[in-house]
Amino acid sequence: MRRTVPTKSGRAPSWADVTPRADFLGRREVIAGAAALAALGAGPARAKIAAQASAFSTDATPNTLEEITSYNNFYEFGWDKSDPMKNAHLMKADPWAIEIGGMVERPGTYDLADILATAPLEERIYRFRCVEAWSMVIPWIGFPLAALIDRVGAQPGAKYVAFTTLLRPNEMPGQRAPGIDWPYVEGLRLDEAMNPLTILASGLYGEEMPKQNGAPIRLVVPWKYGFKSIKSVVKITLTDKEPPTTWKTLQPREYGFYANVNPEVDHPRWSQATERKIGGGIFAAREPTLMFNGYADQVAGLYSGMDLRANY
Ligand SMILES: Nc1nc2c(c(=O)[nH]1)N[C@H]1C(S)=C(S)[C@@H](COP(=O)(O)O)O[C@H]1N2
Ligand SMILES: [Mo]
Repeated sequence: MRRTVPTKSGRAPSWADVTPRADFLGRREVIAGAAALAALGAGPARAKIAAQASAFSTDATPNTLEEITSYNNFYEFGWDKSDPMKNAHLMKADPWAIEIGGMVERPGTYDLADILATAPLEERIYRFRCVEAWSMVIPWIGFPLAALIDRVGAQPGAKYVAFTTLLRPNEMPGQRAPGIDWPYVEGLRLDEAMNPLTILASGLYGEEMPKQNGAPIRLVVPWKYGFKSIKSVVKITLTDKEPPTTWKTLQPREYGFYANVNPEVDHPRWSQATERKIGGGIFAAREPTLMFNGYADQVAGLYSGMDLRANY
């Protein structure tokens, strides 16, 4: 049976409980193994990551690794859903560091290994809903962003957190094309960033993050449209003003700063009431989209008193 909200009681499921390995490798490919996966875009072998199960995980069945790594939005590598799978190998993800600054007590450039030592890594199986009205379920590995913000210390007066993706046009062909003012930038209100559901993810399906999914570290905010979950983060800045964000700057009437999943507020060009589950096949019925993508219990309070139609 599928549940649409995260489990909050009992033992948290991990992907191994809900998806046999043969299943997530993609039924036909299991025999060919790694070679087939590489051909499918999962890429070269990636290091395993140990992670604890989390009570925030949904028990909905995750999408296959093949689906999660071959249908991507990562415009730095092109506009087609299959471009990231083909081109993301061009990005060098090691060494990696994140520059943390702005209104923080302990600014600095923190190496990836140091960042990942901030808190125990957890598996968070989250529902993921793109603003384009498709969805997946993804078994991320990561840790709460709140732990990192606590570690660097938010100064009193800090109200927002801004994130920046790697800018490296020689490795990212999409950054040599017109259309977007690179680098990709995103932001959250500080209380959204501190919510326990908000994570920095460094892996999925028990292994290091595939490059097309935002290696080596990306944001995941499961109650917001996917474009908020910025990939390959190199900079985190605390500010007292709402930071400019890529999609809002590009199309302010279509993409707001909040971008909370909301079936009652349509995109100007399409309905947000339902979604297409990736992997469901062409005959599958669309599924209803849930308020805050099914995470209302955990996050609705962040927006009490706010007009969610005006603050889309
Ligand atoms: N830097 C960067 N981050 C990004 C994007 C992007 O183009 N560049 N696309 C966003 C969008 S629109 C979506 S839906 C998700 C897709 O994440 P996935 O490919 O891991 O499913 O990444 C988001 N993060
Ligand atoms: Mo998206």
